[in-house]
Amino acid sequence: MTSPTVVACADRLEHAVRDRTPIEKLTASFPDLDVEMAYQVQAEVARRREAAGDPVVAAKLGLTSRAKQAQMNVDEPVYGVLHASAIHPVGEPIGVSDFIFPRVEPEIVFRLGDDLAGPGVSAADVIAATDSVSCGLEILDSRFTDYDFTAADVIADNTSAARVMVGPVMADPRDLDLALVGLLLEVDGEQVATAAGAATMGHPAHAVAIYVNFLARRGAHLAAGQLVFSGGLTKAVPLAAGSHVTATFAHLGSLTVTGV
Ligand code: OOG
Ligand code: MG
Repeated sequence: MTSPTVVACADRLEHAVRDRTPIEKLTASFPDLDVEMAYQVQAEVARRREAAGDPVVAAKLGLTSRAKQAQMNVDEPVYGVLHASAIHPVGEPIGVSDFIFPRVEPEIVFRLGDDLAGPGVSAADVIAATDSVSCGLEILDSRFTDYDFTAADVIADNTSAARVMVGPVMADPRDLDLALVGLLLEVDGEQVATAAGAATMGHPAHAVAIYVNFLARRGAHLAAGQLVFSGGLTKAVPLAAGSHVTATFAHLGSLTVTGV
């Protein structure tokens, strides 16, 4: 049976998304909410969405770079899921009033050709199971007041998942050293950050391998055809109405999101 705390936390998060209104951190009212229980909250909300006809189509890694860990003051990776409704068409603006605190971050996205199951998965195994890699933008939205949370809060909140965009270029990860793929992040034509793939745990495929081994400890794995967002390479920047955020990657092309 799902615990009353898990149900209560899932209810609060669902209301926050629906009402586009921030809520107090869950750990403020439920001090016993730990990382383990937080993953149960995340799973409960995901189950409800799937039951409403919105399947999980992708996985996301969060807080895999120092830039992101420093920005959010949480020093461990966190993992979430992306539902079909989160995939946003490239070129279509994002209505910022649909969200509470929309932010944008650049990521490298893996498209799996084979199932990937741990334990003992390495970065080389991840590359071998990958069909192609693309650039991506994630549009985050925290449901917590002041965009402030602990690890348990943000895990319960499905790692601030809101929308994602995937670039049209599909590169073969065997042809590239993803650690050395550079990227430039611009807001309204002004450079705001630069990074390379190595920002996520030395290599994006290494970050994914750690995730797959984490899933194995929970009896889960990634399935062929899934997309995997490997985590923000730079700090996330706010998305304001009328502004354009562009990420330009070596080899993987570029993506722009426009706030309206
Ligand atoms: C938490 C989600 C972090 C990433 O790629 O680091 C994340 C947040 O910053 O709101 O998706
Ligand atoms: Mg992210």
